[in-house]
Amino acid sequence: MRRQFKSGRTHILAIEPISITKIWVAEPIPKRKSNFKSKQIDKVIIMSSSLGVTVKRNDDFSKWYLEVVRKGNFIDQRSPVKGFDVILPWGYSIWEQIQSRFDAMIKKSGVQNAYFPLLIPERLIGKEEEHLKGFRAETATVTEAGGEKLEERFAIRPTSETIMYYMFSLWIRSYKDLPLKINQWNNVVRWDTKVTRPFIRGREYLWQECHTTHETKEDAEKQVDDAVAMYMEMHRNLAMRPLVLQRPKSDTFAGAEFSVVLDTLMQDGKVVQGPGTHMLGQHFSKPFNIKFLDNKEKENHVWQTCWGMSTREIGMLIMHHGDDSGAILPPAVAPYQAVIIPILFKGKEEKTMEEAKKMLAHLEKLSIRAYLDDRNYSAGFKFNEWELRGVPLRIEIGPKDMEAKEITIVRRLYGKKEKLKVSKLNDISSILDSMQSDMLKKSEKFLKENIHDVRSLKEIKSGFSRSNWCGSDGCEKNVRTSGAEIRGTLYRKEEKPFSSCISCGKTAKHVVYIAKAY
Ligand code: PR8
Repeated sequence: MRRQFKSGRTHILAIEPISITKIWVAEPIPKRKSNFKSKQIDKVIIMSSSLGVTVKRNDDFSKWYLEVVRKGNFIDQRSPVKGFDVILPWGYSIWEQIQSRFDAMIKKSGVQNAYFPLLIPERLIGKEEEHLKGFRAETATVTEAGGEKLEERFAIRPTSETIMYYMFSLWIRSYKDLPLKINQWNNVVRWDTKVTRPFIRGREYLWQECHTTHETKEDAEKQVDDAVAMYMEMHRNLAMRPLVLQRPKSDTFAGAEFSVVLDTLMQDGKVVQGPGTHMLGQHFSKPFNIKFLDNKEKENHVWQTCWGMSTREIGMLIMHHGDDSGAILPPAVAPYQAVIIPILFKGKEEKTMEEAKKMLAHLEKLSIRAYLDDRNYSAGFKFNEWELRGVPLRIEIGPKDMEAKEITIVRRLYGKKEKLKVSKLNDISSILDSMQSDMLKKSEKFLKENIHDVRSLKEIKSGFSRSNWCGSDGCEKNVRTSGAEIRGTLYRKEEKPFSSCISCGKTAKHVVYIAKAY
């Protein structure tokens, strides 16, 4: 997995391409090579945390999560508007890691970034009927400006299909303009009435939304596969193994033909919907009049897809990997992969700091994102703080270590102290690589162990319950009475029913995955 650069530098986590046919179930994700260099980040402003998570995951998972995100300085929910949270520098720098990795991936696949307006005239939102129905209840609207009532009402974008497709219809003329693939990194507002949970369900959140237009249905379907594969690769970086599910009709994105999502299990047995990819067919291109002349001069409507991933991934990272002491971040997306903590004794401070600085320079040469914590706090405080924030590797250096020409390292995943000879400092790259793959393996194992075959509603368990469904709306509703819901069928992997419908007992048409969801 480690890759040697010309300069002799190593780079963490090179990954190989994955094929869509391999992504459907709990099999290890194949490795992928990429040219992505581990980039040094600007110093993340450190705010000292109020330490000590007082709640254990098993006692109250929700409270534990809230303590970790707050005390670890990921997010501050105390802003004056509910659901509009402040993402703090530590949380935001994780988003920047996710962004830079995914941005490089999509650009390689021919996507261009652009920016579209925040406000959308209400008449545009209503052009696609299903879309309007799906978003009406969650849309915030601007009705006044400059102290006066506006003649036209403007929606604050809950998603940008309508404004983007209005513009696409002005741009696209010929098959030569296709495919057009435009992505935005922006914020959206969805006025969710459910209790908001930081990162997981905010009323305002950050995301990327990519919108693509194609000549043929097949091209658009291939784009769906490609987007799903890129999200799977992103989840490899996040060391989270999801199930790739095609949602039932009732839960398809408003205005889409079908939706494919990555559902990931949290440690409490509930799932969170991560990235979503939607095949829009010609549902939007017809009302928005996005037409092109093909190479026989015949006029056609384009075929479209859209796909998005949000800051929700940060909350998922914490709920999927964390332990009772706080977050555990996978090295691929941790803002700092290693933190050096000098252990200062009277009279030896200068020498210890000198060594610590040399070590920082060495790690930076290895393209490791490292930070030397020289703040005026006790070493114990720093240990706890970085543990809470989830930094993958702690490096301690003190006078005794220096005498023995070694350092003490602690991998966040295992929490045990280990000694490493200073001459072996280059090994830190492979130590981080192995932590990344250990976290992914752990996640794969967790998923495998939490898929249970069930034949009746009474048997539904925590995690994914795999069962059989006749396909009727009534039975889908009935499953919801158990507190769990039908999340979908495996994408691109036909499974034969192994029993009758879980609800009515009649012949089943589909094998479905049922779970409680956030
Ligand atoms: C689309 N249109 O909108 P999607 N807080 C945080 N993350 C959220 C929230 C929330 N309240 N709601 C959804 N997400 C399409 C595709 C343009 C892009 C995250 O799709 O509605 C979820 O992980 O499926 C969701 O899968 C993703 O945004 C995309 O939203």
